[in-house]
Amino acid sequence: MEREHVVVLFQLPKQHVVSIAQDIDMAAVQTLDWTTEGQVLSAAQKQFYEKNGYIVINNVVPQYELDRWRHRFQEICERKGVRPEFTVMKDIAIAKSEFKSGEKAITKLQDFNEDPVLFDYCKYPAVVDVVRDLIGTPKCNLMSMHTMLINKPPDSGKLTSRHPMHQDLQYFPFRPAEHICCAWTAMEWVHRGNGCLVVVPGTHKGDLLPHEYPKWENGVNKAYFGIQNYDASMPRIHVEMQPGDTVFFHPLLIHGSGTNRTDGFRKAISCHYANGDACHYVNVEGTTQEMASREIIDIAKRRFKKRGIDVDAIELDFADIWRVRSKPVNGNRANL
Ligand SMILES: O=C(O)CCC(=O)C(=O)O
Repeated sequence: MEREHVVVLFQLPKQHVVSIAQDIDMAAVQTLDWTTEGQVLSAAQKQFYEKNGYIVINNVVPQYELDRWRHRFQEICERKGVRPEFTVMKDIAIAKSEFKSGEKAITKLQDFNEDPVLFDYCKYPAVVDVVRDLIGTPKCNLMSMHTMLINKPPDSGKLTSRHPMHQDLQYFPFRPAEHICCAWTAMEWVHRGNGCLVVVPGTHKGDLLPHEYPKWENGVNKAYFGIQNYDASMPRIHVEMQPGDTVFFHPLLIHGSGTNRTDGFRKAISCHYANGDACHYVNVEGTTQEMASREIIDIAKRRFKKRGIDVDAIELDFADIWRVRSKPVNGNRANL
């Protein structure tokens, strides 16, 4: 029996996948203009992003919205309104501790595009306006590709709350990279003590580097890959932020986060956006992205199984998984 394709199952058209080596027709892709003012960003702010690969904007999201999303996350931790497509992740040290459930057990919630409360973050106008200034045009079809609410737990002493230095593009089978941007909003005061983000400015101008699981003594969380032979002497910045402040960053920017040495959780909500008019899926077989793609396919298979989908009866390829996970933010599903 011929296997059904996963996108057909989700009533999505099969997408066009190009080879990673074969250049996307850049003439058809609108080039980004760093010289003029955007809708909300000044030319100087856009140029800061272009040079450094990130920019922090203060007070993007008000406290009452953060409270709404925190409340929804806490409900999910109490197993209320858990949607089948959610990916709920636990810290490796906590999973082995007495905290088997509840907010203390969950380190990350992913794939909340279909959750009406949490998806409000991805649509939040003050966030979307900045993203459009960085990767698109005022009218472009923006896609929410990857969503996360990160609940970095107090470290158990095993240093597993760290996130190794990495580039997010390793996970993504779509390009061009400059039309992808992450928005990461602090849900509380984030500082060195509770493991704020750490970025290496300017590294978005380099290549996608090979990644691997770091050889940490007490293990490492699922799919937390770090850059192989990472050069820790590169000058880095600890991005300390107040609640509602948002850092926007390029998918090639090298970043990670430190240990949470406090007794509280360090929460942040984030969305990776892609300009759906400019980006296309690419085939990552035979590239350094293969390992990350295998892990993500694996996680997706387990999700589909939980939803009663017979994964042996369907074709599951990496780009299709992203097509199923992604959602238009404001307009149509163009290329993605
Ligand atoms: O929020 C953090 O600690 C880091 C998140 C991150 O870099 C990621 O999930 O790719």
